[in-house]
Amino acid sequence: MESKEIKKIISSSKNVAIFGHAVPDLDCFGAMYGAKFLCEQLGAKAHIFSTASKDLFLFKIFDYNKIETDFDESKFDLVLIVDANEFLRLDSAFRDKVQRHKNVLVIDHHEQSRVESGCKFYVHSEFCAASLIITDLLYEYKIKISKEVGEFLFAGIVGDTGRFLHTNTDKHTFEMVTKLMDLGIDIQKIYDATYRSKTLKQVNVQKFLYDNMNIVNNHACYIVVSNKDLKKLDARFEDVKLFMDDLNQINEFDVVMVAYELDKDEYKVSCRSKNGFEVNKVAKKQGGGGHKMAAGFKLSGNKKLVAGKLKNICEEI
Ligand SMILES: [Mn+2]
Repeated sequence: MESKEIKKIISSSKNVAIFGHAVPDLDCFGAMYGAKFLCEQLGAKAHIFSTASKDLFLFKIFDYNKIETDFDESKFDLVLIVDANEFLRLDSAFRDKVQRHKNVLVIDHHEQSRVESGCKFYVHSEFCAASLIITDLLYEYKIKISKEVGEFLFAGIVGDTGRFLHTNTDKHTFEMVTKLMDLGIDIQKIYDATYRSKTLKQVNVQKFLYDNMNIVNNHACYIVVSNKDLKKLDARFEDVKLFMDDLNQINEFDVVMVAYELDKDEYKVSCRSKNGFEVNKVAKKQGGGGHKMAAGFKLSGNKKLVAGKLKNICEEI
C-alpha cells in the first residue's frame, strides 16, 4: 500500500479507534499518540484504547487521560493498529472486537509472519520504530507537528532504538530526529522519565535477574521469573522488561531470554540478541515473532517446566 492511500483512508473516516500491541512500550505509545494527531489533522476523530495501568513510567510522558478502555466497535468506521500487524499481538481485552471490524488499517514496522485477511497494510520493517513511520507520514502530508506530539514521537524512536544504540538506528532515524528537535522538544524530559527514574524496588528486580542467570554453551542466557518471585520482589513484569537491554549488554551473551509469568503457568519470553544472532527466527519457531534482535514468544507450564524448555531452546542456538 502507498503512503498516500493512508491519507485517503483516514480522511474519509469519521471516527478512528487506535490500538497498539499488548504490554505497550514507548514506541507503541508514541505511535498511538502520533496516529491520533495524524487522524485529527486529517479531519477524523480519534480515540486511543489501552488497558495499561496508570502508574507506568510511560504516563510521565503520555497523557493517561487520553486513553480509553471501553471499546464499542459500532461507533467507529475505522480501526487503526500501530506497532503490531497480527491480531494475536493485541491486548486480549480488545482482540475479538478488532478482528470483527470490517475496516482495519495497520501501520507497523515488524516483519509480517502471517497476513491477516481483510486488513490494509502499511508495513515497513526497515523503519526502527512505528513512531518514525508516523513521523514520516506527518512530514509527507506537510502537517505541522506540535511540540507535544514531537516529544511523543521522539520518545517512541528513543525507546525502540534503545537511545540510538540498536542496529536498527540509521541515517534516516537521525535525519527525522533532527527535524523533531527543530520543533523545540524537551529531550531531557523524555530521558529523565525513561532512564533516570529507576526505583530501588526495580534495582532489586535487576539484582534478582543477575542472581538467576542460567548460561548455556557460554553464549546464551535464560532467566525465569515466576509470579511468586515477583510477589517476593513486590514488583510487576513491567519492572522485569526494563532490564532486557541491560542483560543484552553483557559481553559474553549473544542471546538473552527472560520468561515472566503473565497468567498462572503462562509465561511470556522476551528475547534480545547481538553479534548477528537473529532471535526472531527462534521466536517464530515457538509461535511468536518480532525483530531480528528483539523478539518474543509464549511458553506454558510451571517455572521448572518453562526453565527446561528454555534450556533446550538455548542449546539449539
Ligand atoms: Mn515498535
